[in-house]
This record gives sequence, C-alpha cells and structure tokens, in this order.
Amino acid sequence: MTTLYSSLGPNPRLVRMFLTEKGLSEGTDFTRVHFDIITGENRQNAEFCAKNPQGTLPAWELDDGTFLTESWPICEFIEEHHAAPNLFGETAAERAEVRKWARLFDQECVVPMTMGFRATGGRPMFEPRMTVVTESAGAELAALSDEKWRWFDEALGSKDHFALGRFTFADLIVFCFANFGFTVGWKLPEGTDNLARFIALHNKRESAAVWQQAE
Ligand SMILES: N[C@@H](CCC(=O)N[C@@H](CS)C(=O)NCC(=O)O)C(=O)O
Repeated sequence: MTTLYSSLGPNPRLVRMFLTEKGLSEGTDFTRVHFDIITGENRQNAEFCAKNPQGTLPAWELDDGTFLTESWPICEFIEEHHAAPNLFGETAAERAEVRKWARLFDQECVVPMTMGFRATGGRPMFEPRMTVVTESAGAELAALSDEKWRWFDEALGSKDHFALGRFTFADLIVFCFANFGFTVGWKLPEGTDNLARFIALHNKRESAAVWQQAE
C-alpha cells in the first residue's frame, strides 16, 4: 500500500489535510509511518535518508518504489490521481491562480517564518541538524514574515478564500502555517482580523482535525 511518511509539523499536516479533503483514508488508501522529529529520528534512519537525502517529512512512497518528497508536489501528484474534489484548479488559468497565491505565500511568509523560528524558538532542535541564522537575524525574519501576513490579510479582505472563490490548496497552505505558528507560540500579527476569521472558518473543516490530534 502507498505509504505516507509523516511527523509533527505543518508540511506533513498539510498533506494529511489534503488527503482528507480528497476522501482518502489512512488504513484504506495509504499507510502512515510516523517519525519523531523532535529527537531527530527522521535523520537517523539510514533507509529513509537513502531515499530522501534531506531527511524531511512528508514523503509519499508508492508500491512500485516511486518516492516523492516536498508537500506541494506530493499534493499535486495526489490531485492528478484523485481529481475530485478539485483543489488546484480545473483549467490552466485556474491552476495558475491557485499556484500564484500558494507561491506568494510560500515565499513571502513560509520561508521567513520557518527560518525565523529555526533561529529563535526552534534553535535547540534545528541548530544541531542544519545551518541556522543568528538569533537577531531570526527575529528580523519573523518580523518580515509578520509584515507579509498583514499583506495577506489585506488581500483576503472579506473573502473566505484566496483563489477561485472556493476552497483550494492556496487556502490549505495558509491555514496550515497559521496553525503551525499557533503550536509554537506565534500569534497572528495585530490587525489581521480577516485572517483570524478565515482560520476560524476553515477550522470547522473535517480535515482540520489533524491539528487537534496528538502524535
Ligand atoms: N519544503 C519541505 C519542507 C519539509 C520540512 O521541513 N519538514 C519538517 C516538518 S514540517 C521536517 O521534516 N522537520 C524535521 C527536520 O528537518 O529534521 C516540504 O514542503 O515538504
């Protein structure tokens, strides 16, 4: 059976939410293998690291040995095999719209937010396993990310979705990284009431339950 290699954290939970949105279930459609990333189990497992030299989660392994990493491409791969409900757009123009919002968010918020976290609150966990910037650079990155969250708040305005007027991957990625922030003590920046409403709304989705589960 197809295997999802998973752990704590926004990227595996993004894929798990995506699978739930697609109606795919653990045990029936795929098996889940959990790694404890706090202790670094993922980077100590030689078999896993041989297939995935970065050692990160999630990964998606098919019966034929195909081994995929990176949450976004994994989601696109799943969409290509399970078309409904559509989460990336039905047409080329729709897909460009969804990818535009997801890429903007990934670059403008996710990169500085995660680099900032690794250099500040996450430093004890990440410093032994990768190069992290200084504490002060980390604080600057966190501030930069917050500035961009405010930009996204304005862009969302009174809408419930970032793209296509319906729930898509673009909403999923924003939702997951906000929830990741909450799990590590981050708060939505001042003046982001649109995002607070957006998160409360999508928190009612069945797929959002992954954020309430202990791992
Ligand atoms: N760009 C990757 C990021 C993967 C990533 O950093 N995963 C985290 C969990 S959210 C991880 O494996 N952390 C533990 C580690 O780096 O050892 C993706 O989209 O999947």
